[in-house]
Amino acid sequence: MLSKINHIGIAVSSIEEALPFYRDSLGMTFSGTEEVPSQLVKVAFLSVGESKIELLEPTSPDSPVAKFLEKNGPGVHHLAYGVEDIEAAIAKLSALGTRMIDAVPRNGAHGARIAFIHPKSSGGVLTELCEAHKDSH
Ligand code: CMX
Repeated sequence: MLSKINHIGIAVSSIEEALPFYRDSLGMTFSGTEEVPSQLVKVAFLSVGESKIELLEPTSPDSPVAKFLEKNGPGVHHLAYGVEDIEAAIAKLSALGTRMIDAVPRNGAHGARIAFIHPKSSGGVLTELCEAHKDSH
């Protein structure tokens, strides 16, 4: 069902402040920022070989990332797996009793369709399913 680890999401208060460490100190390739209105976040993507890191900055106090930062401070927020068919993955997990936050896919960054599994159903790790847009990887 899963094709690869698509990205690791890291919550930050400010992309501008966090970026120099990832881009300049660690030397990751920075590919720009994007606002994701459906998730109330601004994201920055950085790549390391085939792997990606997503920095997440809340755009509203109602953002799930704002709540996470308030409770935990900055740090690893979620793990995202690539799937070929997100509806099929959601249907399979739901049938197995997995608690989905999103029973219907939402629009994520880069035109991907995404759905989250509740951390209470995935061993405390907020888990994202990510069906990449057909023109991106
Ligand atoms: N990782 C692991 N556990 C988490 C978590 C996270 N990122 N965020 C919350 N939790 C845990 C909390 O610690 C809490 O556990 P306890 O009850 O044991 O204390 C429980 O989940 C409930 O958390 P909460 O703080 O009360 O927060 P909410 O219930 O309001 O929301 C969640 C939690 C996961 C349902 C919500 O954050 C959500 O819907 N997330 C999915 C969407 C999202 O995170 N979007 C941002 C990224 C978007 C993108 O990548 O494009």
